Amino acid sequence: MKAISGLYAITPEQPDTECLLAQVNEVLKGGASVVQYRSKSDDVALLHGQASELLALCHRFSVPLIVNDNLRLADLIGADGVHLGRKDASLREARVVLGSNRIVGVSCYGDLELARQAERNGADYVAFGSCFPSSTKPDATRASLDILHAASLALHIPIVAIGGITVDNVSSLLNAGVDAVAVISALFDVPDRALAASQFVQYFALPGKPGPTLH
Ligand code: TZP
Ligand code: MG
Repeated sequence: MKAISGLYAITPEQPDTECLLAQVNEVLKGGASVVQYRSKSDDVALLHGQASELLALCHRFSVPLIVNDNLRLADLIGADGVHLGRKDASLREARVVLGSNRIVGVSCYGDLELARQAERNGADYVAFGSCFPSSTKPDATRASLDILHAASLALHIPIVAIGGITVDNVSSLLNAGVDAVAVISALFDVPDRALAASQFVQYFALPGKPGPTLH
């Protein structure tokens, strides 16, 4: 369950838990292979409830659920992993709390040295971005396609691209050598989420051959 590849769906901010579950169910039906629960809410009961229900939903699809930022929440609900940014717990702490079998991913922004360090310290994957302008996180540091390509040559762990990714630009990321694409708005902010997910997934169907006939 540890390898990360394909469509990595990240949840949008959604205080209505039923609505959140229905939306995630759609992207899972469309073929997302990882889900990250990302919420900036400080309502502890809401976070716990949403994360626990998402975990059960993801497991019905045999898909791992990773909790963003919050190591304590990941541990509390028995999530499959945690995703850490520069303001979160350290990789070392996450390993102590979650052990060696759970997934620990690390944000590296546009910094290849940070990624090398994360790999050395036992990260299961690294994320680079924002790759394109993102309306979800407009002030995010940018990561170029060249950095992604250099990372794909330098690292042995999976590389996740994030930020402004759509079905129209995903092939450039695959050509740069990424293993997975992490998407919020182009997946959730659309009329047909299952269709959007399946369109992303098609790009991963033939390794090394990003769907030339699509779009
Ligand atoms: N980190 C860098 S960009 C971003 C995050 C969390 C937001 C990605 O969202 P979208 O809507 O897919 O651009
Ligand atoms: Mg973060």
